[in-house]
Amino acid sequence: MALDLSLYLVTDSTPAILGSRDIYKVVEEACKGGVTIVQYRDKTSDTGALVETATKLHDITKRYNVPLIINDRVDVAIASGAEGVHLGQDDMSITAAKKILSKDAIVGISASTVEEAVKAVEEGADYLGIGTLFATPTKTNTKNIIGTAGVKTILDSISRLNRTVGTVGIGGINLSNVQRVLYQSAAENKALDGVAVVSAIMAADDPKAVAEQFKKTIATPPAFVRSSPEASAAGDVTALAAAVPEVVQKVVKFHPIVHSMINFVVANFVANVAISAGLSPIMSQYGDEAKDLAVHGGSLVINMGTLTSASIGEYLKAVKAYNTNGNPVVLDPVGAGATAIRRDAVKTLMAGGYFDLIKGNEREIRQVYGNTANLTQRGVDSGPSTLNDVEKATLARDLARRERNIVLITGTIDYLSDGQRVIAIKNGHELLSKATGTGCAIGTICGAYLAAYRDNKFLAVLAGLLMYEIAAENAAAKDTVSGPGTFLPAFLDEIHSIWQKASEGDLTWAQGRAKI
Ligand code: 3NM
Ligand code: MG
Repeated sequence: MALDLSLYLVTDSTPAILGSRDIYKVVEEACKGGVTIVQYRDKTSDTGALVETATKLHDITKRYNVPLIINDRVDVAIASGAEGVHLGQDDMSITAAKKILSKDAIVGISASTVEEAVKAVEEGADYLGIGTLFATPTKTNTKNIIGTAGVKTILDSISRLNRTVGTVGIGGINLSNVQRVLYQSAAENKALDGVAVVSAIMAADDPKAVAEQFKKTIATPPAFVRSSPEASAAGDVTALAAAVPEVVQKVVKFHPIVHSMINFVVANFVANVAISAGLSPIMSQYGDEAKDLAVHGGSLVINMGTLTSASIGEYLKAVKAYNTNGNPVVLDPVGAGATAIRRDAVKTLMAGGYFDLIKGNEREIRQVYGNTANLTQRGVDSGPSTLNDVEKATLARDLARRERNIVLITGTIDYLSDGQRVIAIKNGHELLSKATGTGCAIGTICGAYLAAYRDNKFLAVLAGLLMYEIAAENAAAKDTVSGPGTFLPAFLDEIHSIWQKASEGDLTWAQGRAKI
């Protein structure tokens, strides 16, 4: 029978996780709930006790037709009649283990780098435990926290090898992130076969119910995919530009709520932009409020411009609420590279949720991607360019491909990508860079457009951006405008004027205006 790795339970006997529960009972309940494979992992017991526990666990797993794997110890696997072993990088080699074990024994191994994974596959591993995905209290001595991006890179490399191998992700996986893990870690030609969990099931009050929920959750794509099917890469730029006015009209009709966890410097201006554009803004920093707000079909914008020690926890609560509902979330990593705290914050946010759109200037997006050689960021302003046009376009595409989302790099030329295609947008006006908040408002506008126009995320962001930048061009062209001070009110007027036209069904405002 083929190895079913879809829900892989790894046991833990420590007081912090197992507590006063009975390991046999927990494993039996988990089997009833549908785990497909069990690993007995016990780093402290003596050999005699290991064999005794493993033998008893095997009596249970056999009854459910679930293979039992023993962590580290080939001798314990043989003595207990278990179906296989799971080796760490410091344990006996795969080749050595295979010499001792019966020929149909399952041999799995942990891998956290491409080199380890490729080597293991070449040595004939049956499956790889790939991690550590997310920092987890269950195992604090992990070598590498690799995130979904790291898993994807490993899957991509082993998909090129001429050998089939099973794969499970491990580390910090739970019911609320499992769908995103499976979705975002998938490489072009290889996705994870399953997930391995310890605490999510071993520490659960009702392991059977949790295992059942895992089975259901794993079988369903995440809500952010269900509510917004990925549009095909088809559609040339002329067709996209032509579709913009209708998208704007739809958004105006929908009057979406946009919940911005935005920095205090620009909150007032951004709220005014949103109102002028016919949106319904709410500026709330309180993560627990998101649950109630997320049900209205609006979007969330995380703008970390005035980060505090309390912000991250609030952001994560809000992101979770919106992700669960499948409502769009935008990340604006303001000043992402400016301080160690912001660099960490970006990592924590990326590990903690799905962002339908990541929007930032070139340096911020480089920081998010991890392309940080010679990257400096002094403050939150964008600074001179560090990349040429092709490099910027490539960066947008690579990040969008890695995260399976939309990426917008703003600047004199904006680069928008969905991981397949990249378009460069030359609209806008220099005066936009002379006042604060004009960049942040793009996050809020595009968030609202994503909420109101779900057919095509790429087009939604393009429409929001073009509406905004054409309004800026209109404002700058007025004879009353002589600098940033006179520009800002005129800009709000022009955004409002486009709103008015769109709500009256006038689609001509954008004709011939897109510079893409
Ligand atoms: N191995 P939880 S992480 C046992 O990265 C183990 O190889 C890891 O526990 C690895 O599901 C891990 O409770 C612990 O986060 C995973
Ligand atoms: Mg080990």
